[in-house]
Amino acid sequence: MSVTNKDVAGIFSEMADLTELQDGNAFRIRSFRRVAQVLEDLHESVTSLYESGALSDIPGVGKGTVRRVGQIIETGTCDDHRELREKMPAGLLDMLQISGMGPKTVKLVYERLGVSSVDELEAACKAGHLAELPRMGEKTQDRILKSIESWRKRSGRMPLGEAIPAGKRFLDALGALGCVERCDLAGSSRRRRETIGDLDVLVASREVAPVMDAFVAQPLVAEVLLRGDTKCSVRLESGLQVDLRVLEPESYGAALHYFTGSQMHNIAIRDRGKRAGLRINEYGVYREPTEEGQEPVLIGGASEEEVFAAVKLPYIPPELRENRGEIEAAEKGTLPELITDADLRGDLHVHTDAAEGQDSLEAMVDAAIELGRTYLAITDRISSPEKLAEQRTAIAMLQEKCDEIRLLAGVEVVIGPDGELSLDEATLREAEWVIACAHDGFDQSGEKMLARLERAMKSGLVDCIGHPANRILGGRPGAPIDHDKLIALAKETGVFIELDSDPRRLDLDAAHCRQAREHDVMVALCSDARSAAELARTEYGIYTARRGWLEVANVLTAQPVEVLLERRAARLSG
Ligand code: DGT
Ligand code: CA
Ligand code: CA
Repeated sequence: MSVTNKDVAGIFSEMADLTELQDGNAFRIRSFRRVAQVLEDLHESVTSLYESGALSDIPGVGKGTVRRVGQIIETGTCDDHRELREKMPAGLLDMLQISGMGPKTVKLVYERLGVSSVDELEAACKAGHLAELPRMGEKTQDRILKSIESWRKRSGRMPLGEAIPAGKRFLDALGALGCVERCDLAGSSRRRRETIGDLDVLVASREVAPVMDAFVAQPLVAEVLLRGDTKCSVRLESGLQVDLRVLEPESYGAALHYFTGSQMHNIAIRDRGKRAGLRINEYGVYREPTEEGQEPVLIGGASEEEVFAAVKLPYIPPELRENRGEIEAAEKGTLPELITDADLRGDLHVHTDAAEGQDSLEAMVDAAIELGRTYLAITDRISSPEKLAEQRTAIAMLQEKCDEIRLLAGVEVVIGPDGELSLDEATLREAEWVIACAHDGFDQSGEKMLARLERAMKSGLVDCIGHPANRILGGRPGAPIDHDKLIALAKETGVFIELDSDPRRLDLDAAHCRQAREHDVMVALCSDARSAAELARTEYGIYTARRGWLEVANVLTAQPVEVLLERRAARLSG
């Protein structure tokens, strides 16, 4: 079983909380908390330390801790943790996260009111029961209700598409300060994970106070959580937490690498350094002394390139830093040349006000030209052949007047419950590009959904399957289709698969993009725009494609238009 340091630390801190709720021994509570902190700060993987027997050498780690860690690595929990959990409802731990709810108060409402979850706590506040308890009152009750609201906002991860715009506003504001030499996003937002736990912002500056002043004064900030010597944390109106770190320019690269993560990538890089006699941390790269009594010597860390160069590797783009083969690829010189925004040539999934879109055909075309696209397929979901013919004429007339962009009269066809298509064969043959999507059945079995997609793919009339899993981030998980089979079908039928850039979809996801690349199946990276402004959300598709190791050769919309026209011509004649 693979557990991260954070997982193990989390269990120790839960044991501390539970012991406290159960009036346990104060020494034990403190000891669990201390171990959690030690594990959080560890610079090596707790699993490898345990396996090599070196865990007990860490200060603060005793025999009991080693035993518990061993159990956690093996089973995901340990005896003490299990016992503590059995004595109390798990909802009490959630209640502890509500500001104003310390262990004493949680116990009080549990014992006096039988409240054992956040939902019940909310109901008790609304009914006025909390105010009737000793040492409580209306004011406290109101404050707790507010805290519940903000807890709801911040529990759960935020889609990248909501976190990035907030991050950019911080970068713009801080970057404009005279004393700031550099600033960047770090953490999961820089690795472009599809959801974000909290935002990490790094600044290189010799002055801390003015940077923090500007940071906490940002209009999005609702609450300052912490202001320390170099670190400051705030909570935004949206519930998102933002961590700022102000760093010396000399160690900025080492810090940027460290705080970009992922933790598993960092651990692998640090282990590699160790084997070469180097110590790598957030302050820099150091050569370990060869003789007793000498100090480590700083040999780099102003830039991330120096960190990678120290361990004899080329620069690894942040999107790849998940310890999923990127270090091996860097070593062999086989890192992908990741696709960029500038590589996109066309967009093949776009809606206008002729159907579900907001903007006119002309407005969509102008915006696509503005973005540098050289071809654009209009793919409204229109179910009347006559209306589609009208739109085709309008597109042809517009094409007459403009030669900067090749327009394709396409259509989005709906895949029905048994895989049948919502338009007849003659109509689909007249279209220049057909994208087929299922819009229901996300609660269906994976087999059922895949069977529907398969029938559409084998119809010979469809060029591309749109958003295949049909998921909504933070909404619904999408159909559990076997993507190996989907990709094999794409290979067999010559049908492309979409990467829908809608930041609430990002479907294909990054792992499936990488799978498509391994099987040499091209991905159609499209905006699925419903307005002119949304054409630019291919930004998020590009992030996802990069996390999926995609290069220009793997992306259909980074190819000249002939590639898809020829594929379609061959399909219709074959
Ligand atoms: P998130 O916020 O859950 O979306 O994910 P991250 O990756 O942004 O995680 P976060 O904000 O806790 O920390 C940012 C980075 O800092 C993380 O990717 C790696 C580094 N880091 C944080 N804590 C530790 C740690 O205890 N050990 C190591 N090795 N690295 C850490
Ligand atoms: Ca983070
Ligand atoms: Ca953070």
